Amino acid sequence: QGGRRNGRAFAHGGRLPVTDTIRIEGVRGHGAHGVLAEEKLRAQPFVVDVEMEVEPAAADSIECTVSYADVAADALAVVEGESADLVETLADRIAERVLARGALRAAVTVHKPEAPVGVPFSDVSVTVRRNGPLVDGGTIRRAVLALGSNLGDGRAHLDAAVEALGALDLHLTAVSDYLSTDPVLAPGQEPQPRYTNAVATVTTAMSPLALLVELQRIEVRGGRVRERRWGPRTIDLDIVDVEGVASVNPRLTLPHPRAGERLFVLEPWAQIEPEATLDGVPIASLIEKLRR
Ligand code: A4P
Ligand code: MG
Repeated sequence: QGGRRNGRAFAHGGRLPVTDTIRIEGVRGHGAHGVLAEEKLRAQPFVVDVEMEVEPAAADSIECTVSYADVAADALAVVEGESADLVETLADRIAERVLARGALRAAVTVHKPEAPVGVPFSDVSVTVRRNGPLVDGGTIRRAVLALGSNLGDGRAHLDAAVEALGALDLHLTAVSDYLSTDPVLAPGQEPQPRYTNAVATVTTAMSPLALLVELQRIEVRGGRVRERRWGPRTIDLDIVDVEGVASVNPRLTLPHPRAGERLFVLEPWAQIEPEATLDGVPIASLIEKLRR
């Protein structure tokens, strides 16, 4: 329960880390949308409000967030673009673009103040809410997890992590053998102890981001201290792949951007899923290339 203080629980998807909300309101344009033939011939005003949840910006740079100017331009392009019958369709098209820009979730309201309603009225609007792939839960999906430890008793740390995984809202499908591997270091990095690595496959209805939050909680409970990137660690739990999800978000990049170059991930994975693919490439062929 304690963890809920640091994140919001939401339906099916598990815990969502703290997010920021960006809102832009009253983006105006003219578009030829509506069910009536005359609405497709003569453009009328539409007004768009967008509310999006984003990762808190890691630095004071526009690269670290979603620009409301880009979102406003997207909304205007949709309003001025291809004709739609329904306001819902416009809102949905705008939400898709907002999510494609990296927002975790979006709520888009489209107003049609001059809609042909037939009686006096002040405004009509539709709001759609969409989850981006990282926060979308409720569908049971396969995920591949990589476990690593090179401080203390590696096998004991992996045992404890596997047990902790078993307590989450997931089904542990398979766990590979524990392999002893040479540390892969950054150029110039000082030597480190050997690693114990394994891969586990699971099925879960948690959203990918909620799963990451749970894995980080297990890392913390396992005594993980993060002194520097690629530093030695008691336990590291990475998400290698989640079925059907691709993400370039730095908080959770999927598939894991370095998995395809790492025998300490691919070899234990191939042990439990010899036919698996990563980004469409059979892992068996990745392994063959790396062993050469
Ligand atoms: N993050 C983004 N995408 C993911 C993902 N798919 N899974 C973010 C997990 N985390 C992801 O991770 C840093 C940040 O990556 C997190 O905040 C998360 O939001 P971290 O675990 O805190 O730091 P790290 O592990 O030091 O960094 P990184 O870049 O994940 O390192 P790697 O790539 O995991 O490499 N050699 C052997 N033989 N065996 C190993 O297990 N591991 C590493 C670490 C280096 N050399 C190794 C091994
Ligand atoms: Mg990691």
